[in-house]
Amino acid sequence: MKKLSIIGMPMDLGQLRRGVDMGPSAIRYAGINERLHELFDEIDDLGDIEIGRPEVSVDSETGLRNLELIAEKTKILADKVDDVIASQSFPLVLGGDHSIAIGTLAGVAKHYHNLGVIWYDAHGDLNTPETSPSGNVHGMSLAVSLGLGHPALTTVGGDLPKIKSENIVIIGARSLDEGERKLIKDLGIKVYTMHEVDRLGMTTIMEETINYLKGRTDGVHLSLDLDGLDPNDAPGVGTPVIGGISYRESHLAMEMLAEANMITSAEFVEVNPILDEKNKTATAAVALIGSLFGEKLL
Ligand code: 6HN
Ligand code: MN
Ligand code: MN
Ligand code: MN
Repeated sequence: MKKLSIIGMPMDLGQLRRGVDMGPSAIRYAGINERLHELFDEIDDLGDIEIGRPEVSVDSETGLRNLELIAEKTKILADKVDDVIASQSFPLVLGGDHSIAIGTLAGVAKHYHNLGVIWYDAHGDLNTPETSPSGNVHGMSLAVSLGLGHPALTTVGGDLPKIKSENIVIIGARSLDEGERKLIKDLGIKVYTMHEVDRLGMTTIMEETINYLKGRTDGVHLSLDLDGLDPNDAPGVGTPVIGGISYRESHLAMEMLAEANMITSAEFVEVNPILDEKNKTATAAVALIGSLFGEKLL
């Protein structure tokens, strides 16, 4: 029996642009249920995690915005994701800004000793409070999951790191801060920048990614930031970077992951309908989710 659980995480506390809290609504509006209902025996939409409209707070020591709130809300998400997996269902989390990954990964990691992560993103999200140029937690979530960063965040869902650096593959990177580049080199994280996307093509990148993760992981989480796509194809994002992965290449990537049958959890983040053109970005997200779960053209 193939079960899917959809969790909305309308959190915008990890960055400054309003509207990304409406991402889950925009993705539902774009028809996610209709798109997926034939691909699963059961789809359970668990609704949205309550975020409310809290006052912006700035941590006096580090300058990080909304630190405690992000920790509190991602902990709730981690528990929900944990429960979904325990009930033999596939967790699909809809963001929200990318800081939500702190919670998703904390929940997923409870079930895998060697969790793989595909981080599909224009950015590395590998900043720490020391290296962050913005103080925005959405640029830190992958580092946090590695156990690097503010303890309020790295201890969400348990004190230990949630993932290992050798189990990560970043795809689509084209905007990396200095500290992130250093961390990537120091830890030897596998990264396919846009240079490799141009040079090797998406087919090779996905073949390599799948082979790389297959041998070393017991589950693979897909964290897809819509800004990994080119802003022409996904304009509704808070931190767009030109020269990204095309809509077609992204479809191919999802189809190859479906064929490999290796993804065990997923999240689609950074959809901001306020910045979008006619819900284009949420519509792209839904189409990619369809391909990820094995939708066929014929
Ligand atoms: N995202 N590297 C920049 C920062 O502020 O740390 C941008 C982060 C973007 C984060 O898109 O999920
Ligand atoms: Mn539990
Ligand atoms: Mn991101
Ligand atoms: Mn990004």
